[in-house]
Amino acid sequence: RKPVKAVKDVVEAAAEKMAGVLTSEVPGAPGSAPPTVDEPTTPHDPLPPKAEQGAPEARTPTGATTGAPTTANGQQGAFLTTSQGARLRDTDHSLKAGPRGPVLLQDHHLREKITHFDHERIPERVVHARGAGAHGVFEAYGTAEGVTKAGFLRKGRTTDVFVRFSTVLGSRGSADTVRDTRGFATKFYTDEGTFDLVANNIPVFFIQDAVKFPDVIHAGKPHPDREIPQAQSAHDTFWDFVSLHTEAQHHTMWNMSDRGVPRSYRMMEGFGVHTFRLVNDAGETALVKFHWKPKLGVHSLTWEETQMLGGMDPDFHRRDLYDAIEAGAFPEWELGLQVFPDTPEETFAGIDLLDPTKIVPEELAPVQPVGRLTLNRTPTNFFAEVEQVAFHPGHLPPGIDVTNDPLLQGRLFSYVDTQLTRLGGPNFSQIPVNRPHAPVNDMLRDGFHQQAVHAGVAPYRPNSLDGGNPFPAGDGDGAFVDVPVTVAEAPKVRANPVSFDDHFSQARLFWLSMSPVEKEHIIRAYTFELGKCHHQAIKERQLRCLANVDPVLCAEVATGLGLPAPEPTVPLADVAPSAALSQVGRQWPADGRTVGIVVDPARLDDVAEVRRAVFGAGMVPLLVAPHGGTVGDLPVQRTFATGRSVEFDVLLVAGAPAPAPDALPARDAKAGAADSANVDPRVLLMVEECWRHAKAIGAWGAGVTVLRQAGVTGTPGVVTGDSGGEVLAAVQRLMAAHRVWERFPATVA
Ligand code: HDE
Repeated sequence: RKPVKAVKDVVEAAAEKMAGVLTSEVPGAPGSAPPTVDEPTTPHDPLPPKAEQGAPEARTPTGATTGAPTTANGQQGAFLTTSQGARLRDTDHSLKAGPRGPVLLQDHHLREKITHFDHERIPERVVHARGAGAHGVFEAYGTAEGVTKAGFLRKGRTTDVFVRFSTVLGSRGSADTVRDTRGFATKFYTDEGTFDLVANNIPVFFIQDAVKFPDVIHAGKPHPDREIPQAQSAHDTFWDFVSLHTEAQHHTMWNMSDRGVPRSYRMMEGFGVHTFRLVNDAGETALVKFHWKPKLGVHSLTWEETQMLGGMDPDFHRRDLYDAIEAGAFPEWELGLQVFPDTPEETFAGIDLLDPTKIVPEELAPVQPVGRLTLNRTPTNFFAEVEQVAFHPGHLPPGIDVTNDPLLQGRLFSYVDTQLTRLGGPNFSQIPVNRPHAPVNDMLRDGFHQQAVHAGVAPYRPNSLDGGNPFPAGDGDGAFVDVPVTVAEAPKVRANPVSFDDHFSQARLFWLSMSPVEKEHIIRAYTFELGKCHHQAIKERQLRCLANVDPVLCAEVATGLGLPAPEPTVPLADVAPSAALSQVGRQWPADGRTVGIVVDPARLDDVAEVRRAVFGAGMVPLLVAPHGGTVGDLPVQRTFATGRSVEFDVLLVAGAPAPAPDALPARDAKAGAADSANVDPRVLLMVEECWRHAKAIGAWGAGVTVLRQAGVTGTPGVVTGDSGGEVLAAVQRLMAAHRVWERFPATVA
């Protein structure tokens, strides 16, 4: 053993040797001052952790809290620390033997930081991987009290909610605006236990039995050999599946309609799809379908907009949701119920309520509003909340129960199962966003990532050691009681009810309910998607399906594909259209809509006033100018380089800005047309695109010459006037219809 002194000598000798190297000029050298850098923000006391950042309260079996801290997860204190709370002086340099290394294995901070980073990603959701979420509140009207005892639906009750919207097919980083079904999952943190309404924006599903879910998803996801196409249904395997499984034709028709390309999450309906069973205080039951109705109406993008946005702003829906909430234009929906008598046949107006490929038209069973949802808070941390939220159609409070819909029955198994892997073990209900707001007193113990410090010795029942705790709820204690539905005595079979065999009548109902412009979009969508398939047999087979829906639709698509239109193989269903299915023809509020205002910095007539008026109307003005910064004293949000028409719901042109230095030469300018050369070609492009996408366009002053050059004056939905105020008022009236539909060609009636 070397004497301590000898060690000291060695250290001192080494320090002498390094004297020339370790000078105080080297940042981090012993004795040197800590490096001074400009702090991006002034250090301040951390915000108090939000309630949902706390760890779950540890409770004893009798429900008393153990006093363990509940704020373990948020940031605390002003200083950077390790995960163990030791303060850190430097997080930018590894611990090295001298500035030129090598790096020392003993650097715990380095290893902790890198190891944690290495494990930051978790598996994405197997479906619905791409999404966005927000917090909000649900307020009940009390109109559902007659059909359900669920406490959160009692008059005036308010309940915290978290909503996650999603696409189905794409990966977590895929574009928002692709053609797809959208998820619309709502977690109601009710005081009787969490209720998850795990819904979609399309009221029917591709399959009638959960056992086929892996099949339809394998068909929709990218091809296994090259892993393309991403987030698309326009490929062979998808159309192979849906043309062979004809029960998918109704859902596919919705996907090919404008419903497949929503303008905004805020402008989508939501549907529980399955029929649920409600039970009231008297024990009476009713069958219901859940609907979300958006305050802003149901609106869509045009196909060209979706494609442009895929490149220009793949986060379009996410941004739209968060911008609207931050601007105070809180998105709102009404929750509504279609209520049906709970008869042994479980049918209504001849429609099998257990068949998830069927709707009940609203004309036959009106949607009765029972409460209002408002989203008013964006997530604090996307991963913690949106990525880790875990929904489950079996999370039901007393008063809401399931039916035997075979698709729903399979879902009741799938969600926990997939979350066990995705969230790394069985304790994900303790993750803050998943914590119920009702007191929890379960006997689930241990497992990966256990957060609770459970007291007591007897997590079993019956027990005498923990005083018999916890106790089962008795009558009048508000327990969840399964509705004692009689299960028919029947042989075990792998079969569907005969009524499930009708695969075309409701696809036809949907088609017949569309306005001409919506029909046109459906024709173009089928033609595009099938046009992207390579196998002739698949196109022909899908045309045979369309022939059973409608001969006009089939013929139009066949023409586009250059194929003959086949004859129907089943009689065309005699169905009455449902006006409620069309998105066109009504007037809606324009809250949170985006108004692009193109300005010429040299002439700002009326711009400040129009901008104020746009704000005043609850919309969002975006000033578009040749350069960033400010024009006059107004902030510029988009330049001609960063702005593009697809961001705007309407366009106002308040000037004729000359080409900025970064503009590419315009074709007309090259040809010597002096007129066009006077205006930045990107402004003309904005006008042309907005016109093509049937958006209202307005201009005043020099802006009118821009519209003239773009050749759009005098056409429907193009407003010119003397003052900005007058033009804005006219444009606002046009916005209520979402688009200037007359501008779309429609070849079918
Ligand atoms: Fe889902 N679905 N699903 N689904 N679903 C999932 O659960 C499943 C279905 C829906 O934002 C998964 O945690 C099966 C219909 C939404 O976190 C998974 C079947 C409807 C979300 C799953 C269906 C939905 C999911 C993947 C056929 C509308 C996103 C990740 C029987 C009523 C939830 C997860 C979120 C997510 C299974 C069909 C809605 C794999 C087996 C019908 C909105 O468990």
